[in-house]
Amino acid sequence: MARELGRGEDLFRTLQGRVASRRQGGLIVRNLVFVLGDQLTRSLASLRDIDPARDRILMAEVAQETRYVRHHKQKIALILSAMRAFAAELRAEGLTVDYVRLDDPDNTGSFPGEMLRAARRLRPERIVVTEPGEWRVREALGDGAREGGAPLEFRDDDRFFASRARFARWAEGRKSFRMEFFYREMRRETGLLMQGDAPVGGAWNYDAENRKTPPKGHVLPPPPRFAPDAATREVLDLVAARFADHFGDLEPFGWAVTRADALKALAHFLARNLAHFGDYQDAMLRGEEFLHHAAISPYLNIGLLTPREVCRAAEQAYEQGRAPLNAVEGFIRQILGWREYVRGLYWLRMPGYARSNALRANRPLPDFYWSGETDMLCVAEAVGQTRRHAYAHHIQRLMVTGNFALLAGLDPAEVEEWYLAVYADAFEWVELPNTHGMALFADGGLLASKPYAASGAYIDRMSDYCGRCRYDVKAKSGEGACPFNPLYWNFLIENRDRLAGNPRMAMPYRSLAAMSEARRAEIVADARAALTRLGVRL
Ligand code: DLZ
Ligand code: SF4
Repeated sequence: MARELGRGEDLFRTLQGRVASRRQGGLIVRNLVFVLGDQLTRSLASLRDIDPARDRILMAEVAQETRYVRHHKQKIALILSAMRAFAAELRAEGLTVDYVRLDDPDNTGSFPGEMLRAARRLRPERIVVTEPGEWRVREALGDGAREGGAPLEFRDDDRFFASRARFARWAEGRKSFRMEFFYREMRRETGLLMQGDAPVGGAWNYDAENRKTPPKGHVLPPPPRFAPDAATREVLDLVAARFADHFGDLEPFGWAVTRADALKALAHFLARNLAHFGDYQDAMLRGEEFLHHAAISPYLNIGLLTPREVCRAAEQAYEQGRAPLNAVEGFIRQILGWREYVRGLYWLRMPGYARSNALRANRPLPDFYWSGETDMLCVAEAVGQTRRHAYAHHIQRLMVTGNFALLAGLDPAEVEEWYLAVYADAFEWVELPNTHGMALFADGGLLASKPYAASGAYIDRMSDYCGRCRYDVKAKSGEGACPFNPLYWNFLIENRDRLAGNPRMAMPYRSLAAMSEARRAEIVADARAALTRLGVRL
C-alpha cells in the first residue's frame, strides 16, 4: 500500500468523501478498481472480489500510453477496441465502469492523472490495481497515489504462473540465469506434461526435432481473421485520424478484440496448426507470415486468454492424440518457460536492466527498420510483414532483424524502442529481456549463454529467402556477398576482448584465429563498406 488508511489526513479525506457522496445521495464507493489496457481478464486479481453495489471500475484511454513509443497502428487499435469491448462485457454483467475515451475533453492524458481525477470524483475508500506489467507504469501509479486521492493497493498479477517473489526465490544466489532449469521447476510445480516426477516422454525438451523446413507443396491453413464490427470500426477511424504518423498499416485489421474471438483463434490453432507447429516453428517462407504459429501472444499479453488455459488446452491435445509431443512441449515451453522467465528477470533487474550495454554498441538504427526498404530480402520480408500485420515470428525477430542489429552494433536503446513499437504483443516486460538480453547480448550474458550471432548460412538453412535475394549467401567477400557474412566475422573481431573467453564461442574464435591477417583486414573493410551501403552510420 502506498498510503495507509488511518493516518489523520487520509481519514479526514475519507470522512469528507463519505459526507460528499451521502450528500449527492450516492452510495459510498469502497474500491475503485483501475483496470489497465493489458489487464482485460475477468478473473483478474483486482476484479475477483468485486461488489457491484460498492465498487467502481475505472478504465482510461490515455495519450501517454498511446504515444510513449510510436506504436504500430494495429497495436493501438487492438488495445483500445479490446478495452471498449471488455468494458461493455463488464457493464453487461451489472458492474459500473467509468470509461474515459481518448477524445474525452476532460481526459488528463495519463494513468496517474486519470486515477487521481476519478479518485477526486468518487472519493473511494481505496484504489485497487493489479500490478502493472511495466516498471514505468508501476512507478507512475505509486507517485500518483502519493500525491493524494486515496490509498493504493497493488495486487499480484496471478495470471502468471510464477509470482515475482517465486521467481526471485529461484534466482537467488545464481550468477547467471538459464531458462531451462527454471522451466523444469515450473513443469514440476504445475504438473504440465508430467508423469509423477518425470517429464512425459522421458525428456524435458524436444527442440532438436523442431528445426525442419516444410517440404515443397506443404499446405498451410489460412490464419483466422476477425472482421471489425461497428465498435472496432469506430476505433479504426480514431486511430487513422490520430496516429497517421505511426508505423504500420492499419488495415486490413483482423485481430480478435474479444475473449470469445480470441478463444476461436486458439481453437483454430489447436485444430489446424499445433500438430505441425513443432517441426516447422523456426522456418521462414516468403509471403507466409504465420506458418503454423498461433499468433496468440497479443491475446495472452492483453489478457483475452490466460496462460493456464492455453497450456492446459495444448496438453489435452497431446493427451488425446491430436498433436505430437515435440510440438506440444515446444509450445508449452514458450509460455510456461520462456514467457515466465523473461517476466521474472525483467522485474528482478529493473530499472537497471535497460541501462547496460555490454558490447558498447552505439550505431544508430538505419531507416530500413521503419521503411522496409532494403535489398536484403530476409530483412525486407521481416519488416514488410511487420508493417502489414504487427507480427513476425520468433526466428524472424531474433535471427533476421535482431541478428542484423547485433552484428551491426546498433544502439540497444534504439533497437528496443523499435521492437516495443512495431509488434502488437510488445510490452516492455517481455520486449526488453528478449531484445536487450537475447537478441543483443547487451546484458553481457545474464539471460543467454552466448550471443545469437549468425552468418547468412543460418538464414539460408531456415528460409527460402536467399535464392531470390540480390546478394549471394555463399559469397564471403565483395560487393555481392550477403552482408551477414562479413558482418558476422567483423562482429567477432570487434568484440574479441569481450567474447573470446566465452567457452561457447571457442569454435568461431578458433576459426577466426586460423585466418590470415590480410583476410581479417578484408573482412573489416567489407563489413564497413556493407554498413555504409545499407545506411548504417559508422
Ligand atoms: C499499450 C497501451 C496503449 C497503446 N494504450 C493504452 C490506453 O490508452 N489505456 C490503457 O489502459 N492501456 C494502454 N496500453 C497498455 C498500457 O501501456 C499497459 O497497461 C502498460 O504498459 C502495462 O504496464
Ligand atoms: Fe538475407 Fe543474405 Fe539471404 Fe539475402 S542472401 S536473404 S541478405 S541472408
